[in-house]
Amino acid sequence: MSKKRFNVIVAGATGAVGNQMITCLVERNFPVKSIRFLASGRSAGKKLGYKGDEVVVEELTEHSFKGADIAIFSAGGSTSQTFAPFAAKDGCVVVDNSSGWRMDPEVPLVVPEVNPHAIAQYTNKGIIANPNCSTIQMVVPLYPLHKKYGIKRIVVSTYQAVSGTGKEAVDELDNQTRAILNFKDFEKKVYPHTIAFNCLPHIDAFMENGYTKEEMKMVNETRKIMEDDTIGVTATTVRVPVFYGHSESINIETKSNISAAEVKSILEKAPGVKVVDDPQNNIYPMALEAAGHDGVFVGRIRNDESISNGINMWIVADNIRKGAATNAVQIAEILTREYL
Ligand code: 25A
Ligand code: L14
Repeated sequence: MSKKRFNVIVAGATGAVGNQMITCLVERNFPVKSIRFLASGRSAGKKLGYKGDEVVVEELTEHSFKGADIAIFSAGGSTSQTFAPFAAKDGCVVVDNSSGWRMDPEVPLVVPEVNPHAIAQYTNKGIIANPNCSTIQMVVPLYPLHKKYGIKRIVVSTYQAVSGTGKEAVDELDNQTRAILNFKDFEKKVYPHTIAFNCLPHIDAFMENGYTKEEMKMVNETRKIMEDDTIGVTATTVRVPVFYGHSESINIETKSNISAAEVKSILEKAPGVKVVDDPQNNIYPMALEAAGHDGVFVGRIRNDESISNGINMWIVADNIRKGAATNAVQIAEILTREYL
């Protein structure tokens, strides 16, 4: 085993995902030599815990990266677009969680269970992109099925937790729920409508084609990660009043003959996947049970009886862990083990 250790930065450390990244680095025993936490100026001076120590948060600037080996970013798309190139220039490889670099053809977009080989392309720009949370949990179980049966088309509807939007959205659902149950007035700050006791068919901005950006991320990122532009993907992304854990209803149509029984046995052996599928005993994946875990949970696996080669399933994962922080730290682990 290599004893090499690395100078690590977490950028956006005070956010929902950044906090989880710190936890993941500790939980997974990442080979850290030194650690620094960066955020916007309004958080500079705050302290965050790390292995029993307190680490002072510094303001992220273009000079933050001298001497660092790896920076894991979750500070939003525009912050990453501005600052990741400064890190790369100083020889610090960026693993970026935002949407800022994902579709750049020179930047690898990686899910370790699917395309770990793509990490090698980090040398192009010094940046590796971490996919969107809804895309990650979809491709982990679909990739082994694509290899075996060839996926023609995916129809997905998501049921996404508020934590995907960040800390303020978690507070908003909490505050609105309390207010409504107590007949009090409340504010709408994060979402354009009440999220408590509601479902909003709207995640990220609307585009000219009538889809949201979140929906188009699922289309484009899936093809890039699976390295196959022929896969048809159509998505409807919905915000639901859940704190942690995204759920997805997924229908696939394959080129070759597929059956629910075979899918179950393939997924039982698939890396990163846990089959939770015993409906007779009310056992199926649920957000409340997936939250706090790193697995992608799959259940309700059944044949689509309306077409000859179709399967329906229900996929749940913790959007902050496997959907963001865990996946980014897994990428960083492969980078340190095989490339740095
Ligand atoms: O642009 P995107 O890619 O769509 O991403 C938008 C947001 O989604 C989250 C993340 O929010 C991001 O800002 N996100 C990103 N990738 C994600 C993923 N894969 C993802 N969510 C899920 N899955 P977040 O709240 O989780 O974290 C934001 C972090 O980024 C830091 N940050 C923001 N701007 C920065 C910056 N760091 C450096 N330079 C900048 N210019 C941010 O630090 C946080 O760590 P902060 O100091 O801005 O926030 C610390 C605390 O301040 C509170 N707060 C937030 N907004 C305000 C605020 N306080 C006052 N006024 C505000 N306007 C927060 O509660 C936060 O805890
Ligand atoms: O592209 O609001 O990584 O739930 C992930 C979650 C953007 C927003 C991304 C949300 C995002 C999002």
